Amino acid sequence: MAKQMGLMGLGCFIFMMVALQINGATATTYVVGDSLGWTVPPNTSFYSDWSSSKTFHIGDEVVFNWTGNHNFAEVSSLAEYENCTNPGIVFGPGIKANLLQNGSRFFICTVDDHCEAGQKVIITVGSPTNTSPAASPAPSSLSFGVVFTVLTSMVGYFFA
Ligand SMILES: [Cu+2]
Repeated sequence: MAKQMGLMGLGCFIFMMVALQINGATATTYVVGDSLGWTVPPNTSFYSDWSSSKTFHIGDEVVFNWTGNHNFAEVSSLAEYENCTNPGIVFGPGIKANLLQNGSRFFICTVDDHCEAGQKVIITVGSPTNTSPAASPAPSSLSFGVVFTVLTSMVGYFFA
């Protein structure tokens, strides 16, 4: 009996944790690059590795901390991000980006060739924003169609 209660309690706890996550009640502050901060990284994939190691939720915020000659700029598309387009508006250290909706946001440093050297990061909440003119949503719906067809044919196989 006690064991059952314990399991029920654990179940309730897990359910509550999941519910909290979905509601975004557990807002998290992330320091971009962790201890390295916002700088020219040791390799060009450093910040994409960093952001892909996190799961961002609505309500979270990302902080850009640095010393020395850097800045923070937000560009509006993946193309501008890839081209390191300077949007003309830059900010100083300690700036926070609040993640208020699903989608991708693109941040770069516009000093010298820092962006080209990898000082740029994409922060995505939920599904990535498809802002690349080269890509289209077709492949994902196509693969979904393939999976659906395979499942359907499997069901057909088992019931034949
Ligand atoms: Cu920089």
